[in-house]
Amino acid sequence: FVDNIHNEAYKDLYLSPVIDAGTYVFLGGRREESLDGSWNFSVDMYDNCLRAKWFLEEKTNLEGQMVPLDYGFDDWEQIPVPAVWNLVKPEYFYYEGPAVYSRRFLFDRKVDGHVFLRFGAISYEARFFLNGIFLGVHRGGSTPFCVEVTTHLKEENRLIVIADNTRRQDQVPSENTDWFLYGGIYRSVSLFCVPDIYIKDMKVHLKDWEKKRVCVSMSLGGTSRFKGGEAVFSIPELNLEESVFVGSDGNAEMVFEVDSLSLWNLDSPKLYDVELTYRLHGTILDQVKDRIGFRSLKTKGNEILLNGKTVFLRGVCLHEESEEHGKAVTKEDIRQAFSKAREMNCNFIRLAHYPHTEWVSQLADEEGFLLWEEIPVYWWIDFANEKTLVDAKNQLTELITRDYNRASVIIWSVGNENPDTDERYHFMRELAQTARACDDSRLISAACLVDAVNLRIADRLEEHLDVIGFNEYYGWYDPDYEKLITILEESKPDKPVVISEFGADGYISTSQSGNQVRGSEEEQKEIYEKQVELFKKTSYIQGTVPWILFDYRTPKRLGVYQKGYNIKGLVSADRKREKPAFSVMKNFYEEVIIDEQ
Ligand code: GCB
Repeated sequence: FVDNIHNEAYKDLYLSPVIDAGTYVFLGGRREESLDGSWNFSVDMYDNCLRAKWFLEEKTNLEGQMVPLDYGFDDWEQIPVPAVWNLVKPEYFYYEGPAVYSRRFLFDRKVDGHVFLRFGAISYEARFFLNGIFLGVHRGGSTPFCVEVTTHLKEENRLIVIADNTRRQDQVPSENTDWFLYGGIYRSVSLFCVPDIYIKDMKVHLKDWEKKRVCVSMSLGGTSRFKGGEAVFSIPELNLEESVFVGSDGNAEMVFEVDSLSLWNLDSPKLYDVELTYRLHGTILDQVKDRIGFRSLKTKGNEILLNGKTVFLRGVCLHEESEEHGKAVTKEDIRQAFSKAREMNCNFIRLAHYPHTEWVSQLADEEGFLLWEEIPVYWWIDFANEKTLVDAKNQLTELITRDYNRASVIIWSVGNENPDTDERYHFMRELAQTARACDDSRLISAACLVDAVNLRIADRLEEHLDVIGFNEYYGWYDPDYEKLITILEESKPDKPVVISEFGADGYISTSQSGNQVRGSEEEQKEIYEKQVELFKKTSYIQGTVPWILFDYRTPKRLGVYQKGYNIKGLVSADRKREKPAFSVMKNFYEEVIIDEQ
């Protein structure tokens, strides 16, 4: 057999349809059928599945006859979904590239409406085939998406997913990151059904905390056969029911005051079960549910106001990673991270540097943490490339669509430490505008770099941000504290500033010699002490977010002490050992709490 598919353009066959935020239709209250479990798996370095159309499960020989394939998906090894392949077998640890997942499932029900597949996230580019049909391609490694399968479903089905985590310059993030870009289907997969005309989107927020004015907007999908009807929003616990007619475009919005509403706060994170029903002539056609907290957010001068009161963000940065599960963290991993952050007296977590699983914001809603969520517009990005901008905007929109109703999320961040060029400015400005257009009820930020020449907090992007994030590593990458003193004294920001990163290596020495190495945990502690002293003197700083809670894997850090880990954690990678700097932050935050009382 001659492999005649040397054609470089084979991938062009699989460029559309694009699966993006526009096709995301998942909401709470839908009954999901899980497709998690064992899937057949093979790495596919040469992209054979696409070149030779393996997904057709048959092939044509040189005489034009159909012949069976010389392998079977079902004979491949099985690996778990969700999981990162890197931790399944030692030989996959550094594998980057395409890999094929396959599984069979039965679907023997009659459905009047639509059926969708939902993927929590796949790293990075993913292509889908159901029963030999190409369904589309999704880009972006950390956000959820839906794929409609209604017309392609049979009683017995084969689903094939090609997941490709190749790093590329024009992606978001691009080739160079200081974290491990794991591969695989590492969040859950499910099937869910919706009626013919269905609720596609529900956004709820508190418009005004004093008047307790709530705003609900919704839109319908499947509207080609739209016949009118009304949207009914209810909070059973408050005996509240508000309704409005749906417009001919399938959209509806209502604003109403709820005197009896208890606000969501850090010390009492009150959540309500809410329901949105779509009704026509008294018949319920669709219903979705959620659990929502109501709170308002604003800035005033240098301050951040939560329900009208100033809040200082006692933060810490967190990567989505655990030693055992990599990026496919479990609810238990998240609970453990929260309890460490709580122990350090934090009220705020920066979810670096990409969207984490939705379990984080759900748990933060329940536990009363504030969150900074961001997209991986990290360091150097192909800022001049229109395709890259489309990708970044889509990841941002998918994230906001997923988490709009989470009270804990207070900041959308559009990037981290990007070099100040005109292309970067235009790119990031567009992202800030996109975030605002999707959600004007939250604050927009970015982790900016300091103007190291003029020693000022100054970034052209600031005018498009509500909160200025400022990463600095004085004492570590630049040992000269004097510079930080000058920067903090000379800057006159008219917005709240959050020190969105600072820190130093904290190597846990096992030697008894007593020699302090550069980057020891003792040196880390001293750096933290000096940093904290300066923060205390600077009134416009409204939050501090040390880098980072736990040591974590990164192929970038190959030093003799780092050994494949970023060791700036306040706690070791196995989460068992607190370094001395942990107490510095804990004590500082305790003082902040006492001052606030
Ligand atoms: C930074 C980056 C973060 C790195 C950190 C470091 O400024 O934002 O992703 O991991 O520094 O350790 O250098």
